[in-house]
Amino acid sequence: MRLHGTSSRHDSIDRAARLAREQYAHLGVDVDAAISALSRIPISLHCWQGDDVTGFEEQFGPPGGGLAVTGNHPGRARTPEELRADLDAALAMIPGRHRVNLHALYGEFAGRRVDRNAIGPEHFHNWIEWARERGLGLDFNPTCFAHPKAADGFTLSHRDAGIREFWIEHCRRAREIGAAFGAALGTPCVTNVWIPDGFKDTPADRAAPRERLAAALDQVFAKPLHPAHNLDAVEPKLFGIGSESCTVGSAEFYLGYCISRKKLLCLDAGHFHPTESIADKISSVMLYLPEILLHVSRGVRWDSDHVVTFTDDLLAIAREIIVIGNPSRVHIGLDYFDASINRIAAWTIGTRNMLKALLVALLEPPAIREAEAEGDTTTRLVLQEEAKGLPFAAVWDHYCELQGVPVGAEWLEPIQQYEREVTGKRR
Ligand code: RNT
Ligand code: ZN
Repeated sequence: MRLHGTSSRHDSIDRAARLAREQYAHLGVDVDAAISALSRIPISLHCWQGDDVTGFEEQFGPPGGGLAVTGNHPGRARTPEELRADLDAALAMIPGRHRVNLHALYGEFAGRRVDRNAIGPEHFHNWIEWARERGLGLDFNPTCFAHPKAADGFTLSHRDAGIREFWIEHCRRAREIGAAFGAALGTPCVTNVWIPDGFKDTPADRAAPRERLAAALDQVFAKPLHPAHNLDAVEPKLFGIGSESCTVGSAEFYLGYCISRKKLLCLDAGHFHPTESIADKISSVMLYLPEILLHVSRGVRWDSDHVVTFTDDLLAIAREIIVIGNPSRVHIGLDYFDASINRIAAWTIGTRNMLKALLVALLEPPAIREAEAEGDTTTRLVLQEEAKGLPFAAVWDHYCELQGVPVGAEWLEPIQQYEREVTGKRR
């Protein structure tokens, strides 16, 4: 594409990046170090954005468990092949090397009814091969919802020992699948346990289900797995649809569990009071936990799982990941499901925003922290405000070019073409 007749798109990106590099250098920021650091941070793309959390089991209905997907944009992936092709289409628009996060219900069961307590790595063989060919890591989640044995909203903390045992077995198997991913791909799989368990109305006994949950989790995690293959995470939640009054796996429950059992805590941006930000929690929990998992999401008034946009919240989360000094301690996953827009665009928007926010954090002028260290909070505020106007977008465009992915909104056209030719034809 020609701009102003003389300079090509590439030349103008290059020029803008050069000016940005000078401007940042003047502030003591090394742009090349920032983009090289960014290229080493993987984001785990949640496969469930591609098919509205439906999965490939033969038997069960909509997700349930308080999860609600809204929208009717055409083109949902209906088969593993379609979902992988759609993920390929998104990944081609995202700079860097990333990961894909699967749920147990995305196994390939060849038309057979394989219940959750019978799944194994063999049902994920095609996913492993697909990931291996592309150099992707895989992460995993047991699916403790969308199942008759979760119909009353309780799983691992159920008052019925038989139902608890069913979900314990499912979660044990999920860890084994995670370990198989990690061993096959040479990068540890983070296997994250989220359960919907909670009370619609005021419980008479909050302690007993929590005691049952702790005991069930101890059984799930009883077998040690090599941390090079599998890392266990657990995900608290404040409330869900149908569990408004009390969730068994609350923030305090899991924080205590993680510290005492050495597990990864998963902080989902939508799982707290609407005015709370997970950004502020990162430095606190990481005093006590070597590694954590994030589910980066965007709540709109509630845990609505909207596409991640370039908000102050997101920038604050990204900043905390970078400020701790070793971003590999934070496993970054996305978690949202929007069925009202092109699903591949939804992945691309959210992932590119996460990366762009990390870039902004990596480009932060050191003088901001220096001012604070000197107790000069006026200067800190001035510099924080000035930093908002620095030319990070020029660096981002340059990074996209370096990584061989479209610049700016240019990624939309190929995805629209894919929609015309592929997803839009699905019925
Ligand atoms: C639910 C949790 C959980 C799910 C996914 C599908 O509130 O956020 O992480 O969104 O496991
Ligand atoms: Zn989540």
